[in-house]
Amino acid sequence: MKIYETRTAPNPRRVRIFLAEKNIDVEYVQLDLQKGENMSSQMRAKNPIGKVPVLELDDGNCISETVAICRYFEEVQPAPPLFGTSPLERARIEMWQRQVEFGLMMQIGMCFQHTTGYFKDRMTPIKEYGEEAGKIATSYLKQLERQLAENEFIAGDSFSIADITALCAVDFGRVVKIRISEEQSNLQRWYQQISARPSAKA
Ligand SMILES: N[C@@H](CCC(=O)N[C@@H](CS)C(=O)NCC(=O)O)C(=O)O
Repeated sequence: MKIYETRTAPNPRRVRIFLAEKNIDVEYVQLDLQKGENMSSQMRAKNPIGKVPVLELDDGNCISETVAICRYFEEVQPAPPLFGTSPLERARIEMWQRQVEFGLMMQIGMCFQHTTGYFKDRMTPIKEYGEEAGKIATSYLKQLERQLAENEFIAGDSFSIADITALCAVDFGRVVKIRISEEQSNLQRWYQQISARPSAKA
């Protein structure tokens, strides 16, 4: 079993943290995204959209999409649960995970791609779109600040995949100068707590 990924990219980091939380070791194969190694014919055979991370099982089956990969490992090794256990908790975690992914992770990603031109060999960067995405991400942080005023973790009482997605998004936000502000004390408290987990070094 191996995972094709890129050390510096935020989505592969979500999988690494998830696996560190579960204490699962896998072989990682590094790809250089800027050189386009993720888009080679070999990689497109594993994931037609040419993105990382990609999990390749020993029987040759390939799974892409960060959350799909995490779900696979959650099924294989349920402890500790990172997608919830009761129907309500599962639904809450799914809800927050999706909102953080669309409201923060994706917006920061779009801000990065469209304002830096990092992937201009394979897409057309639109600066205004990138700037707007950055504003959406900054605005979404306000929602998280409110949520964390009432809850220890993003989806409630337990650490979950929603926290992993948010941590990776916030850390990647630095490259486009999107940060938690000094006044966002709940987010600051959460960020320090989650960053101090050993898995955050993954
Ligand atoms: N929805 C996918 C997104 C994957 C993705 O966008 N990966 C980025 C790295 S964080 C990538 O492979 N970028 C290379 C490219 O766009 O060429 C997931 O959740 O895994």
